[in-house]
Amino acid sequence: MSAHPSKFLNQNCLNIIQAPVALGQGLEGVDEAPEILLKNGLIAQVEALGWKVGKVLEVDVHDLRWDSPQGDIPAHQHGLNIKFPKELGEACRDLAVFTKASNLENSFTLTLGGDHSVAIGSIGGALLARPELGVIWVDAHGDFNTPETSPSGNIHGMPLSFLSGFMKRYSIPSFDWLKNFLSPEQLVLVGIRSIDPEERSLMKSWGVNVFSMTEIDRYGIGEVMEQAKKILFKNGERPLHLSYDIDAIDPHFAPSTGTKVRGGLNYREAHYIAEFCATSGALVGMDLVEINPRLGYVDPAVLNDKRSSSEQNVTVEIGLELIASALGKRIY
Ligand SMILES: [Mn+2]
Repeated sequence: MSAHPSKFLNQNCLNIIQAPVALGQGLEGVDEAPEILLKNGLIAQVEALGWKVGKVLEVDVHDLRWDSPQGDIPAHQHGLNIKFPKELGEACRDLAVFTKASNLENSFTLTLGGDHSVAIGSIGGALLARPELGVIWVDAHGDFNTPETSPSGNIHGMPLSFLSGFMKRYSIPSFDWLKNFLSPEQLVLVGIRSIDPEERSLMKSWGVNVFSMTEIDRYGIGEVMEQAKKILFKNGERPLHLSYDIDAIDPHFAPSTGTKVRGGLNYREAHYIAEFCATSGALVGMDLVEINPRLGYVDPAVLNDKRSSSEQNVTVEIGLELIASALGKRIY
């Protein structure tokens, strides 16, 4: 089996970046996913597909603490509903240094979250190297909230309002390293089924392309991805980044995640998206986020058994499989 090199990469070289960040949401455990994915054979799996693993890097998160003071909002904006902006802005800035460098050397960039706030760093950094980047955002949620629309203040529900430049109006200093932003023709959302009311108005006014579960039901995932590609390649092919939130998948198949919504992608639909990105010949990076190995039912009888079917193991396994599909694994 050989890798599917993208025309925007000059080799089958891949860098892995661990981003064990949990402060973008409220549940501990999501920060443990990168290590668990690596422990469960990620590198061997990637190499078996023909990729050479270059660097394995880790964002330093020792300053990220749940009891951190939540400062860094300019005084006249106190009252905005946003948690840990300073801590997450700095972690994303450090992550962006890695993803920018990896994109500049034309290696594939694989970022392991952590919660979805890390995409501000991975994509924000990739955009510094490739301003024309196209993004396929696979998610149950819109991820377009702002400090004014967010019910929770959790940044993992806001990454797209940062990456689209909408956040600039709040001038949050710890995110001032973000320089290049996505325009509507650079972004498609797939698998969406939960959007907050004000978030919806914001998304409509910005003009984001949304393929919700309704479109997947109506047209099938194959046609949805063709339409997504048409939008992203409207003015010629561009390098693509796949940002995969595991909560896009129906909780039946990927139960260990923090913000579950029923009615999601089934097992094959989840894979087809990753396979489609691989065969596009344009994929240069991927995020896999929101696997929380501490959530879910563990059968005590199979605890610590690699072959067990505990919810954690099932979710980690589907995460590893999605990475393989995005990196060129084929059924036939
Ligand atoms: Mn998300």
